[in-house]
Amino acid sequence: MKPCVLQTGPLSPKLDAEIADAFQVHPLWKEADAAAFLAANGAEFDAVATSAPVGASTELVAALPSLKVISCRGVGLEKIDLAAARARGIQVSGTFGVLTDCVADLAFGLVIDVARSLSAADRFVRAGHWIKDKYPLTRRVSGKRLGIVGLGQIGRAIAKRAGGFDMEVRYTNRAPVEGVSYAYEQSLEALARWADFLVVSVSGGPSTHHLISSKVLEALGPDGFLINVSRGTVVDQQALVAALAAGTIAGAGLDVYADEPRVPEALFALDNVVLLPHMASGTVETRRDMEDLVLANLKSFFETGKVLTPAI
Ligand code: 8YV
Repeated sequence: MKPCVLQTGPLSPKLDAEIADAFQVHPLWKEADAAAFLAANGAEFDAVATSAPVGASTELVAALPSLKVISCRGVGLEKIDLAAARARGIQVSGTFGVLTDCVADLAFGLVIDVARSLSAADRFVRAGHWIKDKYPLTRRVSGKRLGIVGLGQIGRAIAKRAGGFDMEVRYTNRAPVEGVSYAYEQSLEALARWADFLVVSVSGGPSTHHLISSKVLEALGPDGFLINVSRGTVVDQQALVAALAAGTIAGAGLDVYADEPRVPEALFALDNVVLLPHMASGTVETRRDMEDLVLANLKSFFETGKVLTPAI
């Protein structure tokens, strides 16, 4: 008898098929009344397969009394009720490790793009402006100061890339990280004052909500750039829009937003911000690896009792 997996939403045709082949799977998103379906059938499910944007809410976890494991595609697990899972001994896995390089690569792409104005310059040429105007000078990246907010796997990968650009790195974190050579700064505002580029790579959720406040943006200052590859909720987005429009900061490179896929239209006309559609892990290679790991976590749990890449 194959274990029963509740899938919260479509993941990809390949992964959907693989899960259906390996397990008894039910596509919750196809239920017209999901709550009624769960009330009637929730006890059947041993596992949940989900993704970071969808998660596994408190209500969903509570509706599954037989739940033993949640396998998530993604690393930002703030939409999964980890406390409830921990209290019930439910294992939770994320796709840790396999997306680190692509997210760090994209973070550095945003550093270079926003400092050297690459996207805006491309628009300048395509609009025919180069025929009559020179493009304005931009800002150097190499040798500048990089402040990292959150020195987890992704933060450390970003710091590693900074070495290639001869950048000095400092970081802030819930606590100093053992075994790293970068200087620890307990104060986020002090780090922002020091940094030329402030790169945000913390987890989302209530503990980091609006961590990047108007005061932090003021500390970053008119020569400073903000890069966000974490979660939109980590930044006070209203304050960021105002800071970009007023020149309180020099610019920003954003891959995440407070209310995706909606992006403040006030940003669309600004050339000092680069707007990406939450694509940091969105490469062919990384998504394949992430999806393979979602399946491998489920299989590992039912074969050995343990997931491969636990979140708790
Ligand atoms: C994707 C992410 O949104 O890993 C995360 O937490 O935000 C991104 O990689 C997610 O992986 C899609 O499932």
